[in-house]
Amino acid sequence: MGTDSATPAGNPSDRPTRAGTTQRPAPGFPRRWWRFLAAHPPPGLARIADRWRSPLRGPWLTAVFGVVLLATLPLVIITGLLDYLAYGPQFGQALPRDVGWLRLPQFDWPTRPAWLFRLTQGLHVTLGIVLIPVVLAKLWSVIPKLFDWPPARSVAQVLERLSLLLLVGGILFQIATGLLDIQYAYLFGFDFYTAHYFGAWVFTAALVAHVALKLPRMLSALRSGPPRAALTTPRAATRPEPPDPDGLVASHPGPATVSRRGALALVGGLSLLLGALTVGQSLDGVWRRTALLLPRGRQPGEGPNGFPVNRTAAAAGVGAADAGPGWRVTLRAGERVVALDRAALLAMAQHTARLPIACVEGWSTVQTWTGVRLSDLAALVGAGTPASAHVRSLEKSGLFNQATLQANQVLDPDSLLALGVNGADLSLDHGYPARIIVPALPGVHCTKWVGEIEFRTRTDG
Ligand SMILES: Nc1nc2c(c(=O)[nH]1)N[C@H]1C(S)=C(S)[C@@H](COP(=O)(O)O)O[C@H]1N2
Ligand SMILES: [Mo]
Repeated sequence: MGTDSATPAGNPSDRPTRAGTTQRPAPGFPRRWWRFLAAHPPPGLARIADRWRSPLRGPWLTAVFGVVLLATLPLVIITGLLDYLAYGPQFGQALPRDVGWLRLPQFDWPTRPAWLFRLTQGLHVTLGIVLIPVVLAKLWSVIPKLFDWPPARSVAQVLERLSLLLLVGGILFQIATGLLDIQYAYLFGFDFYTAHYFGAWVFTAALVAHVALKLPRMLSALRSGPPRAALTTPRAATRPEPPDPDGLVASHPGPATVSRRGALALVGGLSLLLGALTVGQSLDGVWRRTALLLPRGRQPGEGPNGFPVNRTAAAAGVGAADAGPGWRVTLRAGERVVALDRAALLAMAQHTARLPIACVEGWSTVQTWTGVRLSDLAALVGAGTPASAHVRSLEKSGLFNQATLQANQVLDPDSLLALGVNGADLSLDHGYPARIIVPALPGVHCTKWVGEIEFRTRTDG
């Protein structure tokens, strides 16, 4: 979007460069070192730095991207942490792993509103994807800072640059692991999910430091800058911002290849495009087909069972035989055991609820489920007020073949051992003979092909 390398670099050695001209050593950092460093830049560094000539770069443009990210990234961080709370290590699945002292204080994830997890997870993934162009544009706007020489003039500046390293490395790492998580890469040995969680803390800490350091400068750049002019000035009339102490403005700017409004429109347009290719994952019907970036959330055919399947029965190793007439769900509470077949379950009071499945990979769908209330099953086995329920699938291996439900998740009147969906029997891929459906529960805990439910009281441990 700029004019980088549009004009030959010339002979930078005979021009004043950013390196060493306006900078003063700060007290506390040995003056001699600084002078030595300033006098001996790595060969070619100035020439490289001088190649970033876009006249668009400057405090105002950087501040515009900064303020957009400042307004939106906290939402990505908060929804991410909330998702982690809803889908935490205490729920008995292989993922996420325990994170030691970075564990968050636990609280019961509510069952209301039923769309809560759908909202937090959808926002986290969709907004995270939509912001990628803004993040890249912000990095582009500060690229010349990479070539600052000497690299640091004071202890404070060493710390600042270190925090920048964590900030930039952190956000790129979060983007990479987040995108890989959505594609199920965490199944391939390396635990991207836990990495994403640790990365989130590193990035958040660096972000807080960065905002604390740069907020005043961002605000003054926004105030001094030309918002009106930026939006009305065509490319030919685009001029650099006045030279700034941070050296964002090119010392030898080239002509503009795009206006500021063009650059903003490009970044905004890319964000909108990514958003348009992503939101479909949270919508039903034909809209889901627009979720091109998220093959996981695609629509698999029509009919009452025509909504996304994360793991098919074939992939889970569950065959028609396991789910045939010999199938029983075993209910346990302490010493008491009750085994029910599908006919016995269908003979119990049936309850219907319209509830979402919201996958931690970002897609969601709302369907109408019918089945037996979990609270009725608990009562049947004499565990009227369980502290939790441990659900096991027929699926023998697999990261998600079991899950623990909290008390409120068992006792909500819409919490079901579902036998049907949209007026039909569950398909084998959707968990026939029976699956868990609970309001606001992460999809990953909605265990399919349920074989056993163990209701626990506090004293069971
Ligand atoms: N036994 C079992 N149940 C499971 C899974 C699994 O892999 N095994 N996947 C879970 C995940 S990650 C999601 S998002 C939902 C998806 O349900 P669906 O395939 O019916 O849409 O099922 C959950 N139940
Ligand atoms: Mo999922």
